[in-house]
Amino acid sequence: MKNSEVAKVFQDIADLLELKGENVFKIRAYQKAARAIEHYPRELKVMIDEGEDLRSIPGVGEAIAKKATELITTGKLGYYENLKAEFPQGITNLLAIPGIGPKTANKLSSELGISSVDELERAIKEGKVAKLFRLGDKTAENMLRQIQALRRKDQRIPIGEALPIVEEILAALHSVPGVRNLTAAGSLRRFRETVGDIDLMGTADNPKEVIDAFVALPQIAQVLAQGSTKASAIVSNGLQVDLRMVEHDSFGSLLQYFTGSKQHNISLRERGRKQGLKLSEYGITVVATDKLEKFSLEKEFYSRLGLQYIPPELREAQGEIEKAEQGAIPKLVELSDIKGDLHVHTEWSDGHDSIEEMARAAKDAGYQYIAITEHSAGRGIAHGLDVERLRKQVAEIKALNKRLIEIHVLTGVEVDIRADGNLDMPQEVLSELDIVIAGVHSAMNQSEEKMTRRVINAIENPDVDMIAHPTCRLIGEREPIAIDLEALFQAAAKHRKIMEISAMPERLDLRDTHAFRARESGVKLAIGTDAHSVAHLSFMRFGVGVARRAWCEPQHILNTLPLAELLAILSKNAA
Ligand code: DGT
Ligand code: CA
Ligand code: CA
Repeated sequence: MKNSEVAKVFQDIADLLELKGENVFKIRAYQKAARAIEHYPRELKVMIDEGEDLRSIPGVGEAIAKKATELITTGKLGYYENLKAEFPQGITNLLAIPGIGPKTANKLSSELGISSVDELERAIKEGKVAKLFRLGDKTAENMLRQIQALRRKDQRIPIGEALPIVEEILAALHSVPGVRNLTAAGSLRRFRETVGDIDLMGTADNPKEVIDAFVALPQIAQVLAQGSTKASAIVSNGLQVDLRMVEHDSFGSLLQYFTGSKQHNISLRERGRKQGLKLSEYGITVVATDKLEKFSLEKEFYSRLGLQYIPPELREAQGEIEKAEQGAIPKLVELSDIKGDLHVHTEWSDGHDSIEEMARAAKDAGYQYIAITEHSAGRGIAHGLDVERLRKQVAEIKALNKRLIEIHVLTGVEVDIRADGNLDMPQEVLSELDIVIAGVHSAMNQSEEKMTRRVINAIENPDVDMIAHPTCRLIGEREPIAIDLEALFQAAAKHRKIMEISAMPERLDLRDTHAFRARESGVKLAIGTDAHSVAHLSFMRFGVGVARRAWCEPQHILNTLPLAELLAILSKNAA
């Protein structure tokens, strides 16, 4: 049982005691313990296993230590179960809504039989709640807003949707006079595939002007709170954005703190403790002298702890601190290392722009090459190319390459892997192409065994160079297919086939953790955008973010190679 789960039980107990009208000191004691346990840098379970006394945790006395031990060792707490039995089921769900206290919760429960947030929402909309409390519509409406805010908290937004909005906001605020630093922290800076909320940080000569400018931006739909150095607001798609203006001389430590992850910070604090240092968002306090050291740069903060700088994408408590200690943080791949895009569609299939338009845009992006990879004409795929049209396209690309300078267009295809593992194009045409990408586009509900066999069949096919979007997931929309990725990676390593990191923001497939495993298994990766228009070529950065979170260096990513080396590898694969 994790600390957060233990903390939740103690918070529930505090809520139930409050409902019961118990003594406030007792209630406070449980609240305090819940907070202390939630933020405690060590897992209580480990402490118990190692025979340590839980009373060493500030805010945890004998009674709570005993309850925590019972809860962690047996998975249940008798006291909590008995307390819960005294109240209607689900009442703590109502107390979790800001603004709903014990009295209100009790009344909602006993008179309207409400036991969940969903039921409350329905009752508000039906006008029952306003009637019950003889409230004006406004109070009930406010309750509804709090419910929506609570829901937003569990609702994560894909980075592809969040990043462009944040960049617009940052660009607008950069033009406020006196702004010195301004950046996103939190999960967005770490490039997680989805974000819960946005944490912006900055320093400025006049912070209040930046706050005023922020809340007045056209992107802001609703201001939740506004002070002289802080503001919280909702942007039009429901995303919450918090802006904090801080002191210049502690910007580094604050940025570090609010970048997280929480788990990374906990591990860092633990390490600091052993060095006699106390870490906080304001800096590092030397415990012996009680002196606070401030940091305007993150790099110096890490350096003070004896650590190499850790890029935000690696701050997930996955061994990065140990690596930084050894000076072994790799030089991660960057967008500027990318020399071309290997997965692009045009108006020949379901794309919007011509081959030449895509090629010119790729050249403008600084690339050396681009591969045109239309769908094959298989079942269920709109506007796929048959053999005849594909050959026509190849001829056109060859003619185009004679005209175009500084960019080379590779011929290719994204061929469907049929349900039986065969490819949806005859061998003789595949062998004429520079690159063959194979992918699953239909019959996605096969058993794991069948699906794994199907894709390995494609990997073993000598004409195939790369597997597209290996899990077929669509973030928030379609679950990944059942497939044994470890087996896939083994086969790919053996046959020297490439696994794609699809940079398309709704795919990001392979995802970070899978790309990490593929790299560890010795599989070469390539980042492709699956662009269906010129604008989509800019998705590349999302794929680079995934690759960085997978600890990839340029050598792990095929499309960091210059054209000649890339072609040499692709023809070797075909041989
Ligand atoms: P999100 O918003 O759910 O996508 O994830 P984050 O990582 O952006 O988390 P958020 O917005 O709750 O907090 C931003 C950062 O602030 C987080 O990554 C680390 C820091 N932080 C927040 N709460 C705590 C905490 O209780 N303890 C520690 N050590 N750090 C925290
Ligand atoms: Ca956040
Ligand atoms: Ca936040």
